[in-house]
Amino acid sequence: MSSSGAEPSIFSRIVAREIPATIVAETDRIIAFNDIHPQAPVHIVITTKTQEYRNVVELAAADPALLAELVAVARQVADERTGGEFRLVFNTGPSAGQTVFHVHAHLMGGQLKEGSLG
Ligand code: DGP
Repeated sequence: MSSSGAEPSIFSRIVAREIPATIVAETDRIIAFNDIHPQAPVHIVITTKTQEYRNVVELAAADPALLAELVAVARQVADERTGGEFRLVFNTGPSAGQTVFHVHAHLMGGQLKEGSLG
């Protein structure tokens, strides 16, 4: 639950293990799991365990150390799964394709699907 009292986001429900996901990495404050609609051979959502920040701009302003931790998890996952080369995308706002307003990055490795970013 966020400090604003909003309903738990879909990602908060994954953190709480209320809905299943394939979790690939986790720290005290960050979690990474396979995207349910992969756009690339490796497509992993990396998000904060709390939903207090809606997007990367809010996160960077309020807690840059947490953003750095998210990027460190991305690098670790990419080292394990993509040979260390990857795209890291933060959709920010509905017109940019953001559908879940709980800050998260898309870590993608390999050839993107037709019609995806890139
Ligand atoms: P965005 O459009 O940037 O807000 O990205 C949201 C992503 O979250 C989208 O690529 C699909 C993924 N997603 C949504 N619901 C679920 C879910 O229940 N499980 C998993 N694993 N991923 C989800």
